Amino acid sequence: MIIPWEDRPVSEKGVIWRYSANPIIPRDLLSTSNSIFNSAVVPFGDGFAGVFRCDDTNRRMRLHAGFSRDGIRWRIEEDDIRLTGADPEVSAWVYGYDPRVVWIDDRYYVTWCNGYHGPTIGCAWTTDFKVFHQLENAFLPFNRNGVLFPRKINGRFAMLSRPSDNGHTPFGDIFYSESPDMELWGRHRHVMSPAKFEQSAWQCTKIGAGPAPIETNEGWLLIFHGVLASCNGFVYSFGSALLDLNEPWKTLARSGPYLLSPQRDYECVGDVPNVTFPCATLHDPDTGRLAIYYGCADTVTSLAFGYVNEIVEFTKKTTI
Ligand code: BMA
Repeated sequence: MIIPWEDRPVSEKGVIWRYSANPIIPRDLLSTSNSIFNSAVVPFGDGFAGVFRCDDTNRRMRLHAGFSRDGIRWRIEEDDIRLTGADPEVSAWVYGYDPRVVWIDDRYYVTWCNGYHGPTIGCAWTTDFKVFHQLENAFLPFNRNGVLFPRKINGRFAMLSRPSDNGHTPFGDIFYSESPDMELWGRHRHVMSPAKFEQSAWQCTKIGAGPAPIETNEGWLLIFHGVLASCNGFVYSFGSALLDLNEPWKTLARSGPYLLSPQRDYECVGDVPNVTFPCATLHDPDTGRLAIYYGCADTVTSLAFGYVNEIVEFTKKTTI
């Protein structure tokens, strides 16, 4: 597997750097898409597959499957994903957004923010990105940013999530929950609250898990988004944390500075200005390379690159 990559530009001062050809997915890739962003990709076959947030020109929030040989040029299905197999009470589609995808044991699991009397965490699995088997919603409404760990922990599925309200939530802590079967979730533990304004303002209003955590020998590397409430609205940046490998509700380190914040035109201008929102990474353990997929201004999808060990060091060095 060769993940997307571009070497760090000589002039780059940051821990991570943007792909020079961002954004990689234009808003109108589909005949009916208003915007394609906050989307998840994974290795699949001899290339990559993904679940994409495509808001259509009715401005309905839909999920679409997509495929790519190189992780950069994507073919996204014109038809949205139709989920199968769930209790009709759960399967009635209202809306879905901000998907995450992980491979656990023998299949890909998809989690997303699912409309069910308000936002909650929808779950499904697939092996081929054609048929998606829907499971029960993980939690009661209202909840967002449900992110599975990429393996069972202490024998159970493990998920981060962010209880919310029914609107543009002005608060938000990250919690940990576990499940023996991907249906019944419990043993909820608090992970992280927003930071103090005077300590790290980009993450002082609310925070939420981003891509699936990455296992390192220093702990789970979690890339998470944080929100600053400015006089001009929310600003979404992202940073990093290290969680304990066996008890991931214990935070070992958490970056004070952000890794990336909205600064380029395509991050600052769009349907929702000033949003960088990561939902997936591709990791090459042999080289330590990491490709981060993030939504920009709720409009397009971009890539950033870094090295896992450098992000881990940065997290420890700048911890608050
Ligand atoms: C959050 C989610 C994200 C979105 C962000 C900024 O509440 O809806 O999908 O990127 O707001 O609008």
